[in-house]
Amino acid sequence: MIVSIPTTPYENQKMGTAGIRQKVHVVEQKNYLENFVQSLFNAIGGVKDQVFVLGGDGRYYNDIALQKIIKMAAANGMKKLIIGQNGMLSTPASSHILLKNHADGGLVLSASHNPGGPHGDFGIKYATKSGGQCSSVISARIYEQTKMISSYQMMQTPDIDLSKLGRQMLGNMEIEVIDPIKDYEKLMAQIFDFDAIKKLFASGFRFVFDAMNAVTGPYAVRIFEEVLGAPKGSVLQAVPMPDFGGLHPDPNLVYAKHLVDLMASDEAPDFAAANDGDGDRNMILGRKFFVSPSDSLAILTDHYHDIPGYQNGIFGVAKSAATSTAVCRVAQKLKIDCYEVPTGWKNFCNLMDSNRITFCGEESFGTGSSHIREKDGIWAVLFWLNIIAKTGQSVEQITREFWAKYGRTYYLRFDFDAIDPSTADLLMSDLEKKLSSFVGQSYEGYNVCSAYPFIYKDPVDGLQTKNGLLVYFDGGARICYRLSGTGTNGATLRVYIEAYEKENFDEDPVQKLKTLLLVASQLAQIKERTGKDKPDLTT
Ligand code: VG1
Ligand code: CO
Repeated sequence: MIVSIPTTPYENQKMGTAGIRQKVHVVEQKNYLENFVQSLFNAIGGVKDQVFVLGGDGRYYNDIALQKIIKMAAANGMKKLIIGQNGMLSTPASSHILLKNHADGGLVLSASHNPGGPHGDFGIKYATKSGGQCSSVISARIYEQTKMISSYQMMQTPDIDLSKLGRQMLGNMEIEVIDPIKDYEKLMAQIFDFDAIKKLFASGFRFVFDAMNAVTGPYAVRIFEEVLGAPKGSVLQAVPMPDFGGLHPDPNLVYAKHLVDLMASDEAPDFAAANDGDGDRNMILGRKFFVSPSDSLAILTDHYHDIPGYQNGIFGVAKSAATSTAVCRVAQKLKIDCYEVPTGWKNFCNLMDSNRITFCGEESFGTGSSHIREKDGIWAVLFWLNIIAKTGQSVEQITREFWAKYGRTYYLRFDFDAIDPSTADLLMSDLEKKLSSFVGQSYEGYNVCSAYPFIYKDPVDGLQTKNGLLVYFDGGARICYRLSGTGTNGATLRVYIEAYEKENFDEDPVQKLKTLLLVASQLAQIKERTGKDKPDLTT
């Protein structure tokens, strides 16, 4: 039976990019999730006769949210829901299944790299039929709906069993529970040289992959261990847990420190990688060696010809404005376009759809290609393995060869967390007003050659986005300031700093960028305004 349940709007239904990302206790409030889902359905003109893909990273509250969404989809006249077994789908696999089935939309239940559990975060990311997250125009429309919602539609029915593969009906809606891995694995086998990677593992190459107790565990066990022959146990923390075992499933030097420590020890294997909660981020480590994500994008681009799936050539590349300029130098050499877009993967999608780019990446441990419309953690790991198999070189050798060819871009991101949102907004708007006055001035020996707010006009839909403030110095150094759009605890100011070196490759990045951090702090008056004399997090 379908019932219409009266509800009232929440005053603060904060919308993250392309969905919601909130503390679990917020989402657990009566009708909160229902309000969002019905608002989404209303904002896109209803979902009658549509096909959607549904799944998540298995975090706390996923089970409850899945059942609510299924019952609401059926009540709203949806034709079919394709759901990963036990409600599991990584973000990249979801994008692939959406595209492969020509579905109308997709919902990924995840707060990505944010912690899970009852005291952690929960989220919903909405993808359109393009396979990528919806635009800010649609997000705004959904948000408008959340402010005026008065009722939602729900099917009154017992919970659906999502453990068995196959089809079932719920009223007039078909539910197909699918193997969440099979199609994704096939896609990877089409792109990469699996035989070469099998040989690499068979030769005794030592590899670990840390799934951080999140969604990629089963994907990694299947692909790396069962298909490619990495020894059993190569995948660490392989079983998804609702609270990620208490981990912060963000694969970086801070939250995956256990892996960094392993790779710094004498027992280090040849290669290590980690993914985030929903499987779209990646970190790459060699023995006693870390590859910065900005370098990783540049190195993969430089090695595109080693990968069967890109043998016919690539279109351009793109990076977020906050990401280092390393990939731009590769693009110049390859004579392909290099686009700079605002932070957020959705900004790459039109460029991929229009064949302007093949590869893209963000400094926040995100790399991907036009095989889907999300960043892809396992894809990045396979890409590295394929290069290693092809060249016979180690992670460090590949990276050093890259630096020798293009120079090294020292790069770090500094986060100032939990700032009062109005303080953060004022800091940014005041800084923006002062930008032009910096030009021609010298700070601690660094001369500013230009400074401006980053404004992007999408070449396909013409949408204009302002995201971040940029300060350039003579010699290629650069500072980028922006506020996080995904935090759930006050505002986070992110300061991204890079410096370019043609031949000096062995400095410690923290030392190398120390003075520029001081300059960044002075220009934005970070200490005076926030009380913080050092960043909370450096990655
Ligand atoms: C952060 C990253 C950004 C990434 C976004 C979503 O956003 O900086 O590069 O696209 O998270 O990542 P922000 O606004 O907090 O800086 V996730 O792995 O949702 O998939
Ligand atoms: Co993610």
